[in-house]
Amino acid sequence: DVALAAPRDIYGTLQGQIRPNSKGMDMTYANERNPVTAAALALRVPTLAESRPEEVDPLLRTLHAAQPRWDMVPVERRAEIMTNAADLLESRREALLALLLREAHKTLGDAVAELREAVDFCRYYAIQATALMRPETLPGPTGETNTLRLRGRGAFVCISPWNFPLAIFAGQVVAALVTGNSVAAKPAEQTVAIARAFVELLWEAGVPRDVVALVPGPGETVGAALVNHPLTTGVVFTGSTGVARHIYRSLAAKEGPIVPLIAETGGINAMIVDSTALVEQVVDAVIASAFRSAGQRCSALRLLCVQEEVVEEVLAMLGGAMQELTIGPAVDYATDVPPVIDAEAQAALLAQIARLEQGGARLLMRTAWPAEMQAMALTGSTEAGLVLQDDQRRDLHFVAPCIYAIDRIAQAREEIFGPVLQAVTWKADRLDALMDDLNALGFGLTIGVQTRIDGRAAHIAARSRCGNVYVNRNMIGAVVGLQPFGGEGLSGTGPKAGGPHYLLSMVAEQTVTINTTAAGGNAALLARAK
Ligand code: UN1
Repeated sequence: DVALAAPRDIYGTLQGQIRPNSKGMDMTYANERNPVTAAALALRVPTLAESRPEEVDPLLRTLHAAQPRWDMVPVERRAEIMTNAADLLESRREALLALLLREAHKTLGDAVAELREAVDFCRYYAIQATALMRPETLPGPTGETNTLRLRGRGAFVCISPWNFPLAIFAGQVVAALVTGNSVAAKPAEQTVAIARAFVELLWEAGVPRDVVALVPGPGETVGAALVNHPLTTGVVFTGSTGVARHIYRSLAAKEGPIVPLIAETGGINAMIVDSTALVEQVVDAVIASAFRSAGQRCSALRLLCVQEEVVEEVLAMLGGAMQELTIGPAVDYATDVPPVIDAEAQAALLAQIARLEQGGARLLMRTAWPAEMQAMALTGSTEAGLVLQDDQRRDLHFVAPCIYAIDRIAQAREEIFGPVLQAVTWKADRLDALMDDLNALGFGLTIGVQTRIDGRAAHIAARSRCGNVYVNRNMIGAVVGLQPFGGEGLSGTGPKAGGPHYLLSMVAEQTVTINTTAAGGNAALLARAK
């Protein structure tokens, strides 16, 4: 049972005031009667100690020593343990969701989707591993048997981001574990509590304590020590393209086995809207893809490409929809657009917005701050960025959803990891040139297509290098098992998470060939022994 929080306003000082939101709901009531937001209001996120770099060596020795035993556990049993973990995730739903709201600033809707995704990863990889790791007898010449079996590769290092602190963290760790590897899991520094909750849950589900460890700490020290350790045999990373490159260099230079990197990185993701598109659907997809989660997804829409005949209509409706968005703390039931993760993220976004403006980009629209946020804003807040203190005296850093017009696609050179959308128009006879320009950016993660012309989506998909193509819908929230997720080029190395080939990158293949003829087999040995 979740105790209901004492009545108070989530902004801290506006106690007792009833605040109807833009949807006309009484949010004071919604916050305190909703079991998840009530639990989040009552929750204080614990501050957890970081690992020290000197702890990494003994830890990797332990993981290295424990891995062969774990690898010999039948895959069916490892899969059962991951299924137990999925059940535990579901049974602790409210507490985990509350933690996602408070620690990661997830809205309730995003938190629910993320928990679902974590559960799906556990169940999906359990099923995949059981099918994949069954030993296979290969047809061969008479006199020999050939058996191919897959086994774990050793000790894996999993480095995960703050934007999916439960789903991506769990996906990486469960994939490596279920295939017979031991794991050192380094969560993002901003979201250690949720990562710890999952590792404890894995122990409870049946993963031996010496097979998975949580190793929180800065990437530059703790992350580097993990990656550089000679006993590290695999690295899984989700985060920025720059850090992925850095890890690659470190792996190439380090002692010990040659270690491939499984990396999922950024994107400058476009949506192509042609003049036949259904405008209401476009607007719905743009709002969800560019501004939900405050744009802090690598899948998010960054570059809206609208055919010039419909640009006015699309922008007019989009402007209206943007004013309907409710910006606010994640623990507020009504919030559509939560704060960005921290002060550093806000500063980086505001600097990128300034660079856009200096580069000639024109502001088309920006969501206005709600009056009560403006009233409580700390000094230094502007129309673009605002800071306020929440009910626990923690600073919340907001960036207002905005759209900038640019003239050429090549102007969009960096990923802007927030609610900042760039828009460009294109002429009917320039679709292929547009595709060339998009491909030239070098990323290849997600792309959206909005059209009612038969064959156009297939044409765009064929010309695009993106790993995920979404037609006439939004471009975020890939479903495990249905929409394997990941990209090419600057967007990652593959294979795709939540897809049928992902686990293959985590296993070693071993072929055992046995001579079964009398001359080379046991019969000859036995005959000599007599
Ligand atoms: C990320 O944001 O780092 O489809 C990747 C989606 C998510 C994106 C995860 N799977 O929106």
